[in-house]
Amino acid sequence: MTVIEKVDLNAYLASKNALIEQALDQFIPEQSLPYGKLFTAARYSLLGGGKRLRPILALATAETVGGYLEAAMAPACALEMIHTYSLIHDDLPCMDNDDYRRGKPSLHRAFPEGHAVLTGDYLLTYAFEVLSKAPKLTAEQRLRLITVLSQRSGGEGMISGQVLDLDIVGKKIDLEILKLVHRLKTGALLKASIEFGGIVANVPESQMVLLQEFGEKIGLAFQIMDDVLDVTASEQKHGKKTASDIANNKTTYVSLKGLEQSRALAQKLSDEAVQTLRQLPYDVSLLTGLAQLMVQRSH
Ligand code: GRG
Repeated sequence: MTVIEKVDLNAYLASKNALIEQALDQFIPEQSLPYGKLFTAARYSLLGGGKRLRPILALATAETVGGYLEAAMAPACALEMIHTYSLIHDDLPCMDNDDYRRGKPSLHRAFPEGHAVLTGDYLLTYAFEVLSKAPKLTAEQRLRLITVLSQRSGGEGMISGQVLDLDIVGKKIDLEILKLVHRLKTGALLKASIEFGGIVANVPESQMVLLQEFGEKIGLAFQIMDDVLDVTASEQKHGKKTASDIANNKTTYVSLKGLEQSRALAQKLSDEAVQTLRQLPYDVSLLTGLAQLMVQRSH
C-alpha cells in the first residue's frame, strides 16, 4: 500500500466513522421516559468508542459491489448494535469480568449490573427491528439480512463461540478447536458484515460465495491479531487491560504458535483474502486496504 492510499483510507475511515456515529445517535436518542435509563445506558456503550469495523466493512463492501450507501447504513448500524451487545455481555462478571471497555469503565461498572444485562438484550433485540424497517431495501433483502444476522450471531455463530470459549478456560486445546472458537465467536459477525454489503447490492450467488470466503479469511486474521495485541498493545491503546488472555488462562494463537508465527499467519490469511477478492469484477482497492489495515493495526 502506498502512502497516498494510506492517507485516502484514513480519510475514508474518518468520514464513515462520523456518518455511523450520527446514524447510531439518531437510532437511539435520549428519552425522558420512566425507563429512559435504558437508552442512556445503550448510548454509553454504543456511542463515542470502538473502531466501527463491522459497519465500515458493510458500507465498504456495499460500495465496492455497487450498492447504495443510504441502503447500507441501517444494516451497518444493526451490526454495531449486535457487536456492542456482545461486548457488554462478554464483560459481565459471569463471563470475562472486565472492568474496562473502549477506554472507559465497562457498562456493568458504570450502571447497575442488571441494567447492563438488559441493555445488551435491548441492543440485540433492537438490531432486528432496525433491519425489519431498513429503508431503500426490498422486503426480500430485509429478510435475508435478518436471516444472515441471526445465523451469524446466534446458535450457528457468535453465541455458540462464546459457549465454547467459556468451556475451554483453563483447558489445553489444540489449534483446530481454537480455530472453531474464533470462527464462531468473532469470525461469524465479521463475515456477516461482508455478506451484508453483498445483500444490499443484490450481488449474484457466485459473487456472494467469494465475499463469504473473503469474510472468513479476514475474520480469522483479525482474531489472530487480537490475540497478538492482547500481549503486545499498551493498555491505553487497547482500551482495556492487556494480556487478559494470560490472566484468564486462555489458549490463544500466541500461546500455541508464538508471536512471530501468529503475525505471519494473520498476514498470510489477509493476503489470501485479497486474492479471493481480486476474482470479483470490481475495483476492490478499498476492501484490499481494509484487509491490510486489519492485520497491521496497533489496537
Ligand atoms: C456475550 C453472546 C456474547 C458474545 C461475546 C465477540 C465476543 C462474543 C466477545 C468479545 C471478546 C473479545 C475481546 C473477542 C476478541 C475479538 C473482538 C471481538 C474484539 C473486540 O472487537 P473490536 O476490536 O472492538 O472490533 P471495538 O471496541 O473496536 O468495536
